[in-house]
Amino acid sequence: LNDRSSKVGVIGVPIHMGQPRPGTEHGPEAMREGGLISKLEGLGLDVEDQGDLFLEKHDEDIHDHPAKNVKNVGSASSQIADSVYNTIKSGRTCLALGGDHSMAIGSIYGHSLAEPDHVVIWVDAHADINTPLTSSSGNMHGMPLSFLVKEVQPYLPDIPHFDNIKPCLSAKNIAYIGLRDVDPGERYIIEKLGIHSFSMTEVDKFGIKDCVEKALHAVDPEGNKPIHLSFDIDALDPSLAPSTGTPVPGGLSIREGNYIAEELAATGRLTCVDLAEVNPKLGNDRDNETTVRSAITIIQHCFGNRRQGVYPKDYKFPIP
Ligand code: EXY
Ligand code: MN
Ligand code: MN
Ligand code: MN
Repeated sequence: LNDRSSKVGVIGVPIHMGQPRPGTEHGPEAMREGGLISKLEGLGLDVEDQGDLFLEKHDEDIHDHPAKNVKNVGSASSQIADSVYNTIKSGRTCLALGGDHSMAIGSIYGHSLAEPDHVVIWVDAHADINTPLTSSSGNMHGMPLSFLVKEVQPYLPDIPHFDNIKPCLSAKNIAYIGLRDVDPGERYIIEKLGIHSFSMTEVDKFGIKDCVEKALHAVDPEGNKPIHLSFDIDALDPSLAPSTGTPVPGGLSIREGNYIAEELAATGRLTCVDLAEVNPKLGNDRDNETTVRSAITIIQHCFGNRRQGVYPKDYKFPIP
């Protein structure tokens, strides 16, 4: 663990207006109640929990836009970007707890202000790169990357309330892992822009080791760029993460999820982690416990836990 990755700044991002199912605003508190902070401190990390952002509430003033809740999501994105930027500039690795995946608009933009050449590993059942014109739902949690990727901008309609968010990613600096529910417009964009994509087909065909290796090499061939991991809990199989809004069968195992996290942590360049789409209002208590446990396990492996076992830097082996 280099110095940055031994210091974590945790930001709760209680956003739900990127999708229609209430409850993702309770994701951060559910992960805290699951013991997340003490588990991270147990890894010997210096953890600063900044609490939940207070996301301003607005009356939506645009009602004919193909994207829903643009004013609230736009306003939240600016707040998230500021908070992520400040956390990273303070020398901490940022852990942003969602909240629906529209959170990534602000977290990736804020990260890019602090580290302009960072790359993105997007772990998700979905590509989340619909433009407002290709989206069939209008839900903004399915659009975050289209707001951020420079090469997609010519295909976007005007989007009010997003003046503070600038496209900050090149298509070549993004790699997907876990895709299995991709819309036609998204597939077209992925192919047209040559975005690196390791769907569940590639995971099955090559195995997770090759997919992670190829994804990292594709986005960061010299192995020297800061990494943004945007992890949507629905990348995992629904048996592991039932309390989420858009579950898709045939997902990553917890072993594969942990492996991705361990390998990104091992680079020492993991600078910002989103954990999105935990919705504790969707499942029963057992579902919620399962989902929160999976989320916390993934996060622990992003921040230094390893299945082979670990001990803190200052560990003193007891001798008589
Ligand atoms: N592609 C579909 C849409 O755009 O509405 C479903 C998106 C689900 C998004 C979740 C966060 O990953
Ligand atoms: Mn502390
Ligand atoms: Mn998803
Ligand atoms: Mn997503």
